[in-house]
Amino acid sequence: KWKGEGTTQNLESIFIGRCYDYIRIVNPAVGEKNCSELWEAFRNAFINKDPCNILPKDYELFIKLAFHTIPANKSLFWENNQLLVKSFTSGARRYMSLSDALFGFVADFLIWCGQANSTGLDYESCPTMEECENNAVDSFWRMASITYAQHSSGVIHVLLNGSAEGGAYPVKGFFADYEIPNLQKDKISKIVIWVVDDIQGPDRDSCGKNTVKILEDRLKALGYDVTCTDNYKPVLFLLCVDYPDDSNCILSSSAPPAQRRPISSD
Ligand code: ENP
Repeated sequence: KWKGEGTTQNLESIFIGRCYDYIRIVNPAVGEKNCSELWEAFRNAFINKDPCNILPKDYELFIKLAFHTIPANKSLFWENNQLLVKSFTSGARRYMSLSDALFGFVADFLIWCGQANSTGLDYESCPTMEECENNAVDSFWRMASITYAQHSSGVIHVLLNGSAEGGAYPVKGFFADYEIPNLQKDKISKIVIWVVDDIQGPDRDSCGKNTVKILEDRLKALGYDVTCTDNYKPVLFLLCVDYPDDSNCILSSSAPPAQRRPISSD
């Protein structure tokens, strides 16, 4: 009956399995967590309720149980480049985006919703954002985003896609609406923005231009020390894995030309 896809099959097993994977393998530094209790708290936020009337605060207990600190200087906010972020953070080894924290990790890529007057999940369909804002998935990410932003500290990183249609910084979106307003200014030393274009993609947005300028101005007006870099090399090189022959991906050698000639057979 809804327009969106239904609950991911095996949601409970995936959720609980991810929770154990996280606390045992991915990031044991978070300490002991009760994964079944986490699942119950998560499920109780949205079952047996009108699927269009789930609020961020319904996930409060889940967040409280799953919470752990976000290491200083490791926060990474992003828009329009989820898969790139996944490889760049390297499962919390390099940076810790929200989906590398336990409270985002368990839900990443999943869909879920319940139904009024039933304790079952709806595997047929779930409401989209257009059908209702207060759906189970969006309210979850709002609560998780708010928590993540409130606990981010030190140098904050923001990875944006300069080829995104409509601009690298969506002026309405999780980052703009739920994360920026919840950053704790006194804990933040600086905000580093990286705008990376898709290789062979259009250059729609860059530092100091269009929506990135709007973002820089907004953060400066809030009193942050802001820097912005276009096509930050470490991220660009990660994209180059799929485009080894593109001109943006060829490393210029510092060796003298004689040493760069192909080896001849004579
Ligand atoms: P999209 O639209 O590119 O990607 C949404 C996908 O990312 C969904 O599969 C969602 O899982 C997963 N996801 C991971 N982290 C978040 C998240 N954090 N979030 C919403 N979805 C997330 O991403 P968005 O909507 O623009 O969100 C990007 C935001 O995430 C940025 O603000 C960044 O700083 C933040 P699922 O379970 O919904 O399928 C917050 C909101 O980390």
